[in-house]
Amino acid sequence: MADRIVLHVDMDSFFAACEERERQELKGKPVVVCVYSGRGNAGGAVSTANYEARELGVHSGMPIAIAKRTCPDGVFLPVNHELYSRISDEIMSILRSHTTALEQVSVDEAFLDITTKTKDFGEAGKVALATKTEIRERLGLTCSIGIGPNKLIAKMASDIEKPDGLMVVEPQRVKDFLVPLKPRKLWGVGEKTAEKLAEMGIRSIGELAVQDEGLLRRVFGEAKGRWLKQTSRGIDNEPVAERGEPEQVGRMMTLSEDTRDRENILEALNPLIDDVYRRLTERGDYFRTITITAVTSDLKSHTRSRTIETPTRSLDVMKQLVDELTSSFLKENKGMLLRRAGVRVSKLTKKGGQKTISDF
Ligand code: TTP
Ligand code: MG
Repeated sequence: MADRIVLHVDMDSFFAACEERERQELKGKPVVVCVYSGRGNAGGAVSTANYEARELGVHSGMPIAIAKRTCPDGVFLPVNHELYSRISDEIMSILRSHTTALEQVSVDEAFLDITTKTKDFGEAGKVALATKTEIRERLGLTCSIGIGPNKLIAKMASDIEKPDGLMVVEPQRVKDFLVPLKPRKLWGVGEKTAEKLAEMGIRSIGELAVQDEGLLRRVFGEAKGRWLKQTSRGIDNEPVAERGEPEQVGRMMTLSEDTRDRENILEALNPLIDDVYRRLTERGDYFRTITITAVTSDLKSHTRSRTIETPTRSLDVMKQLVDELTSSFLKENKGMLLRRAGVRVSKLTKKGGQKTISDF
């Protein structure tokens, strides 16, 4: 019987997998998702690469120019955060249905504490398999799951059998799991700490775990020294903390060309408003403040907001207000061209008032 059972779910090559899912013709090809620094075609860095491109040597953070040399036949795509965040919402809602405590860590990873559901690691493995199957069948994506008695072990376990992995580390196996791994593999140990440990002749987590804590404190400072001693022995008491829901919901996009044409801008904003509306409805939220963001061609960011008396989530009201804010921004900023535009709502509540534009 375990005290706690924690799952860590991490999507495989997430941004690239989302792109592959949208375009079947990418299947089997090396796909590289990039953050382009400007509108040139080789400035910037690789955000992520699918496993085909990784095998050829492409990895996150690599300059795009080098990635293109390393993988000339790769399909290079710009990041599409709207898509990833929409899919991320769907993933999180599937995960939420499998647990009572969910902590979303980033767009593609989350911890689940399923202790109230089962105290048996075999059963936990079945929950993980069911979760993987549901994500694959409903979203067409694979993920890797690690299971352990705490967040530390779950997080480290999810990484071992990537992609499409599942690794269960029962409490009595924690020591065997950690001992042979390199110190750099310990969650929270960065490059600098790893270098210092190497200088001290510590080559594995097992060797770190038997170090004198006083020595570690002298070298790394009180808090870090204690932390190194504890974590290397697999001890981690951090709870899976349900994060509060975000206090605003919004979307941004880059316009296909710099413009100050109101019709063009509103046409580009419409799908973003639809998306914000969909997310509000899913959350059961109403808003009081709506804000447009305009990034002009000099890369300066401007915002315009309106706050209304009674909370609403009417699509008509949203579109009407965005139109008004956009028009007044354009009027006040003659000669400025918009490069990016976005819309977000805030001051969210669970209770609504006005429903339609005519009530408004
Ligand atoms: P990761 O989970 O670190 O990476 P991944 O999902 O692409 O691949 P895997 O988990 O299978 O190893 O990050 C999630 C997403 O975050 C990733 O798809 C793209 C983005 N990201 C960056 O933009 N820059 C980075 O340096 C990293 C590491 C990730
Ligand atoms: Mg991932």
